[in-house]
Amino acid sequence: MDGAAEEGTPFIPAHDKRRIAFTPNPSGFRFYHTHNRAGANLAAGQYGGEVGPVYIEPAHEPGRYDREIFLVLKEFEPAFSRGGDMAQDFLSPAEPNKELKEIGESSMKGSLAKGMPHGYEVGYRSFTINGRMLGHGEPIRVKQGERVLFHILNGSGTEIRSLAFPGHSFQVLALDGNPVPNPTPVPVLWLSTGERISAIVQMTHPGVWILGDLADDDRRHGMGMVVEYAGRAGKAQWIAPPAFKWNYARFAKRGATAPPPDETFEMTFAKENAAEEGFNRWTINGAAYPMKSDAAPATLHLKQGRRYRLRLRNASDDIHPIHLHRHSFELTSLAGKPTAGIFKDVVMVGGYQEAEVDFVANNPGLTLFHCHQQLHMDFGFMTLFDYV
Ligand SMILES: [Cu+2]
Repeated sequence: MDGAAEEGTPFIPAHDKRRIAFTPNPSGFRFYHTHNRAGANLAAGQYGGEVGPVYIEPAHEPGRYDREIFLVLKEFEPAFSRGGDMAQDFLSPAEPNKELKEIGESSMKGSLAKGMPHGYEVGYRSFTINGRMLGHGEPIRVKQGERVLFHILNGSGTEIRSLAFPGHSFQVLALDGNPVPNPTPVPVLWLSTGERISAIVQMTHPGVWILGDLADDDRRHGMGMVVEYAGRAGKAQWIAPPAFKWNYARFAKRGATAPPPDETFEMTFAKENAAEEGFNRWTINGAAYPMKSDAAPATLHLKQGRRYRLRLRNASDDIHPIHLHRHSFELTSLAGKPTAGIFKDVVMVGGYQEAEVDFVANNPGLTLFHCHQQLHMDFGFMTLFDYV
């Protein structure tokens, strides 16, 4: 469905409207949002509120749960800062690639040696779930023994979020709306910008709890929600979960290998520190997407029906939520470790790490590929594929 302007869908002009018709496909938990470039304007793009969940019911839904609850995680009141404090150490596997690390560190060193400050980052004052800060609005009211299916969307413009629920675990059924082969329970969820998780929580631990972000500061500024069991009252409790690393492969098909691709494309991501009026400029294979025009030529050319592998090489120390429009991809390698059976449309690639994703070219048309971090995509981290 993704119809960004770069793919030929015109923007909805201010004070205007547009009617679109489409057959929803594939089923599962999807995401609608503005694709406008915000640049330095923190009131535009995904810094605002134009994001929300879309759920496409599957044709056959066994309904093995008692209730379904949608949660949208979203920050407000953004401001620029120099350097950030985003968690970087929660991903597994965590081994950095030496070559990528050398590229990234020497580029950063060169920039700082020339007296450049660190490029701008974005921070927030208010944090919300479904538009309310922790402690405001109604709690989620549950009964002991209930099975609650949560559909969680990270609607942030720029932030990676975590979520824990003291005394409970999340049985992850689907990632980005696609069922996983191994729906295993985990104590913590991690979602980058644009990622979605569907997970069942069995209500087995009566009390009044805070379902919230692991980052104390963000949770205290609103990133949480109270869950109240029937017959329980009092102040909501937060208990930090035990240390836990997030690894997509935990939900993968054991012992399976992905089929070989017809062709592999290598894509190296690099940061030019503070190079664009104080903002970091981002490049894919050395080229930044033009910031002042809507039309750029496609860099990768696809043939319908072929299976492509994208080797995503992150030569920066940031985690990037890499997103491909109009297709789902299969995770086939994470930091050098092969995996199979997980289909997503956003994948976090850790600092100085490599990941490989495969997709079948099954949806002809211009297709945008970009980092879902607004500040990154707005400053170059984007490219177009076309079908030939
Ligand atoms: Cu990015």
